[in-house]
Amino acid sequence: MDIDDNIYGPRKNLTMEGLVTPDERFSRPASADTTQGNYNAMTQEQGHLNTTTDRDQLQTDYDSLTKEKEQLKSDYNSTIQQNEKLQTNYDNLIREKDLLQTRYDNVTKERGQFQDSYRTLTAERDQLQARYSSLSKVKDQVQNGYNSLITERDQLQTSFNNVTEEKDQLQASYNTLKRERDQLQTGYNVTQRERDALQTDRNTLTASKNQLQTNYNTLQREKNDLKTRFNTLTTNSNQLKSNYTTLKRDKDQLQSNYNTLTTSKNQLQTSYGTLRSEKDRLQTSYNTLRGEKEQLETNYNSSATRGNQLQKEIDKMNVKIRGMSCQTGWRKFEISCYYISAEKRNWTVSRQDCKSKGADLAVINSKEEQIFVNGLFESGTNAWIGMTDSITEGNWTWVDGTPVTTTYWQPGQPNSYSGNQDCGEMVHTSSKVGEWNDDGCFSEQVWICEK
Ligand SMILES: [Ca+2]
Ligand SMILES: [Ca+2]
Ligand SMILES: [Ca+2]
Repeated sequence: MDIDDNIYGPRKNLTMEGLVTPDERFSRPASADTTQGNYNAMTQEQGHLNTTTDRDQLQTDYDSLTKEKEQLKSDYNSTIQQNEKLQTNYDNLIREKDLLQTRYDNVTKERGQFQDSYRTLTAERDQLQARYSSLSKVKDQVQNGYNSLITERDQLQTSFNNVTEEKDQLQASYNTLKRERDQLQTGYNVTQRERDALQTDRNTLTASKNQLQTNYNTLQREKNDLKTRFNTLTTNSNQLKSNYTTLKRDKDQLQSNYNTLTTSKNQLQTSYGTLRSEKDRLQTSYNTLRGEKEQLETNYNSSATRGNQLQKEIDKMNVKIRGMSCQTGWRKFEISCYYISAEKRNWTVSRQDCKSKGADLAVINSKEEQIFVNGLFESGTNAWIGMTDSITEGNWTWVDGTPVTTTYWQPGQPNSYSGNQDCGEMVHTSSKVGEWNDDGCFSEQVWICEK
């Protein structure tokens, strides 16, 4: 600690310099000198002023001065008293000064000690500061460690709870196991006795086992041998199995073929029997027919002669018929008359109508007749004519029983559309000779009769 030097100010003011001794103060009071001077001046002036006025004035001044002197004397006495008091105070101050000096010396000494202590304390403070910094770091590390420990403690608490729970379960299991162990112990004792008995049996069995081991080794070798042979046989078996599958398939096919052939054979056998009967019957018929043929040849020869005669008559008749005219509403072509209906009917009803008129649906016997019939009706019209394949599909015949040979089918016809077209119709064409189509017999349209 620093010490302020100003505290020594009062001591400097208390030195002896500037102070007056008590003798000087008593020998030369300032106000007494001034009074004496005034008195001398007034005495000198008294010689010059001899008037009464001046003397009264002087007496007055003198009285006044006397009072002032008394006053001064009084002041002087009080000053003396003050001086004595001051002397006393001064002495006291001197003593206090010595005391303060002593104390100052002590304080100075203490200050040195304090400064030493201060330096020591500063060094210690720096050391403490350094230790404080390092301790702060340590504290932070410890705090972090503490936080980690708190977390770990919480985890451990959770684990502890789990472990406690598992411990309780294990305790329960342990109790159960303990009871089971006691039961097993009892069983063990029984088993122990049985084991001893079995030990004896085991010794016996060991001897047997050794014998069996020998047999086993022998069998093992044989087994390996058999294994090799088995593998070979397995390969052969697989091959045979494959062959067997193929053969089985072939056999099934052959069996199927055989069954078919057997059925065919039986049918043929039956047919053969029938044919044989027919052959016999035909042979009889043949013989009969042979006789009839010979008879017919005889008849034919006579009939041929008769036929030639009839043909000549027919030709004469045709010439006669061509010259004849048809009834009203019918058209004539060569030896036939043709009727075309105004209304429309199906093929069967149309034919019945023709028959009711002593005619039948038209039969086309030549290209000329085809051209003639085509001219009987107008373009875009179809007309039933007398042909059908209703008896045998695709086998077209005329209503007079003769087969249809020369034809005038449209391209792509007859197609028996939807499998249900069995009646023939004429389709008019203006540029050609007319075409044919097969149509459903139920269809209603005009028809052409011929007689
Ligand atoms: Ca005809
Ligand atoms: Ca048909
Ligand atoms: Ca058709």
